[in-house]
Amino acid sequence: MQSWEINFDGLVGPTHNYSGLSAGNLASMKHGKQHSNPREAALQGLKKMALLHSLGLRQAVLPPQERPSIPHLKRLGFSGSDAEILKKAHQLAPLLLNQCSSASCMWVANSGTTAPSTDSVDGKVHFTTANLVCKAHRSIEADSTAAAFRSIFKGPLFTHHSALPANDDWGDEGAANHTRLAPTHGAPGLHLFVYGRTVANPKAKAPKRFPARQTLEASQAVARLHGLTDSQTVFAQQNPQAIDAGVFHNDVISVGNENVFFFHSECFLNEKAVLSEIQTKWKALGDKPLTLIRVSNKDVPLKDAVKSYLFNTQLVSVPAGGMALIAPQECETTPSVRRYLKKLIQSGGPIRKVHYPELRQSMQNGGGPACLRFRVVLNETELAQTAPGVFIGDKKLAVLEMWVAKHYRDRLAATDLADPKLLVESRTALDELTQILGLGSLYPFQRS
Ligand code: SUG
Repeated sequence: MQSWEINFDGLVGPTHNYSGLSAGNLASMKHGKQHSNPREAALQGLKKMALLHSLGLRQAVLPPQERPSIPHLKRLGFSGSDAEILKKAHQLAPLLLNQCSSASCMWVANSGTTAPSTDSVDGKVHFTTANLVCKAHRSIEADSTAAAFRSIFKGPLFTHHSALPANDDWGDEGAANHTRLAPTHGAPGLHLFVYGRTVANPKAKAPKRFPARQTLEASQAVARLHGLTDSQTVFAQQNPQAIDAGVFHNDVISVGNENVFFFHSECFLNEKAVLSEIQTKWKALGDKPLTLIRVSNKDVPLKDAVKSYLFNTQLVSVPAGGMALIAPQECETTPSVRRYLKKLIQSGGPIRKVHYPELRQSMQNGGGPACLRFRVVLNETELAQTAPGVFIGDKKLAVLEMWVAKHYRDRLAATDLADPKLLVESRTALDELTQILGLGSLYPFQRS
């Protein structure tokens, strides 16, 4: 049976703003309090989806969440009408209002982790929602993410696991710290889980400056839930120095696709041991060779890799042949990276082309092409059971572009988040979106 990898991109929500909420994420720290342009951000995201669609890849969309989140503001003790809640939160706890208003769910690489039916113990597609406990503004995503997964992947072919219990010891940031390598998307694969720290061994090395968001214990729990065995998994510790240099998720320093793993030499704490384990376990998957593309500090200094998001590229198999990188434009403007990519394409290896969509609005909050997508491998039968309205074609793209133009502001400051009109605009837009995507009543405000 044929299988595909489908990129589900997070649609940027109407409250996209820069609040400087993510310590350890250099771009978010740098751009906090600047004005954003939600309309441009959403259109840039749609253009990236259009690019993948034009390359012949299957593309789908995940809806944004309700923001500002009135349900969370209520849980945090605010009461009254929606307008009163916003006003009081703005006056008494402005940071809390920012946290409850972030459009961060657009970075769906952090929405959860999935295992395809070829790999899981019971032959079902598994999903575990990420708890994102490390950052308050992201920890409020889990319940709505789970609801979206359940409404899109419905029925007996899919198994949904709740987010891990919300504690730092089980900090889980989803697919941003998980890479599946396989001879082809549809063949059984190897799951590489990368973590920043381990709770069980307090003496183990850990970053000193910035938080390690993912724990080994969380990665192991997700692998257990998905029924993955020892021979199907590799657990590797991220280099703590890289986290301290701004690599807050592993997808800022490596990316894999089918039989290619593209990574920076500063990626892992024990590089040699990790690569050797990957190679050994890969052999059990058949004869197809695994290609490791290692980028040294000499070719691309870690600082440039973080600034340009070279490894937050999407590495995709193009139906016309070969692989392509979907890279942010910052890769073109960073000299060492531009030079490296030119050499890479000329080398005659599996990566034949680089595309540079503009994603500045998302990039300024630390979200590159790979952050904006959640990869799901589905076979024909599973695809037929997936909500059809979320798939992207030319017509749907045009409708979504019009929808953005109609509802989104082109300028937003953090102080605008208390504007009750923004909440109404946002809800009106989301209400219409559920109709466009055929998702029924997904949002709490639609049900109350
Ligand atoms: O969690 N930025 C996100 C970026 C997530 C990128 N995702 C991956 N690497 N997969 C984060 O740090 C910034 C929000 C603000 O500052 O307003 C933010 O949440």
